[in-house]
Amino acid sequence: MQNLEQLKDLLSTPKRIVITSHANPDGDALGSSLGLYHYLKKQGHRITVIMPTEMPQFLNWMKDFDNVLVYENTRTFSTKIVKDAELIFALDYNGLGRIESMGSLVGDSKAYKVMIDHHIDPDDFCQAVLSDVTASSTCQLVYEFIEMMDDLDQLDLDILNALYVGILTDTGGFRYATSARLFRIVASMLESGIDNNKLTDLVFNSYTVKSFNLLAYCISNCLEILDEYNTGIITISHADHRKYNIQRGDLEGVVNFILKIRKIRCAALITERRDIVKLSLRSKGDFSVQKICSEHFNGGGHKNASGGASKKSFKEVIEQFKNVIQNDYKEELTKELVIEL
Ligand SMILES: [Mn+2]
Repeated sequence: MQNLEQLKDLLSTPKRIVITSHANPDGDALGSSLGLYHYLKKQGHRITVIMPTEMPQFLNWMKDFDNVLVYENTRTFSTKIVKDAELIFALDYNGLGRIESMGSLVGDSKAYKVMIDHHIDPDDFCQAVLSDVTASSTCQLVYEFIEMMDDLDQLDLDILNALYVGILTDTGGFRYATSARLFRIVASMLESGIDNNKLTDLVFNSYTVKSFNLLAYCISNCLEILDEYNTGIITISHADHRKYNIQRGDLEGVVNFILKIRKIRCAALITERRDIVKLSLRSKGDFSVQKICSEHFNGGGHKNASGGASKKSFKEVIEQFKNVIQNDYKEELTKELVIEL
């Protein structure tokens, strides 16, 4: 980690600290933030966690979930806290654009900034940086950060439960982005007493009746398979959003279901919002949706999971996506699936 000694020095006395994570926070964003929150609180610091936008309600059982501030709902109060902070942690994001309207506030702050993240190409806005694309999750990196601080003995169930949530969600329940290094950490988390079965149940069996019905609707009415290209696309219009009262977060994870079809190598969820069209892409194996998002849709993320957005019309974006798939990636996507173990 870059500037670890400097950071250790700063954290050796109590500080006013703000922890931030990306807009539309997911399990890793929230898990890493609350895990770090519990750890730093134990060291005597004053911590506030601030998320740019609404919280993932399926995780409302997490300890101190209700103590997280949502910036878009608490602008004046949160702004004061950020301005007053001596340290700001940036977790699970690699650029100020990812925290939307909080970006300039954090960017202009004089606080010492620390990034802990696993997305590629981090922007240069932090003094201390732990950036590692080979990590499964930011939660894994927060665990490793605590190790670098020589504080593994400080780990308790509050910290570990929170970190385990992000490991579970970012690996899809240990289905991708795993490594021997991760499993060693998970083994020691189990030895420390976390209840992995209970946590897995809480994280993955979390549908509401509404969201379950919505998933059924998406699959039966909004899915198009480009058979020759081994690609599946779910498109949700603004009218769908209104008709089914779809809120931010309701479509979380829907795109992953397309990958359950064996032949599918690339999956897309394209949603029409008020003045923007969002894309959420997933892939299997070596096929990189990160490249598609960064080259065509002003976004990025990871090789197998990326997001993007466009100001073009809904129709145009769907056409553009299909054109990219059919023109630029024809060779990669149409070749026969070879199963080799
Ligand atoms: Mn993450």
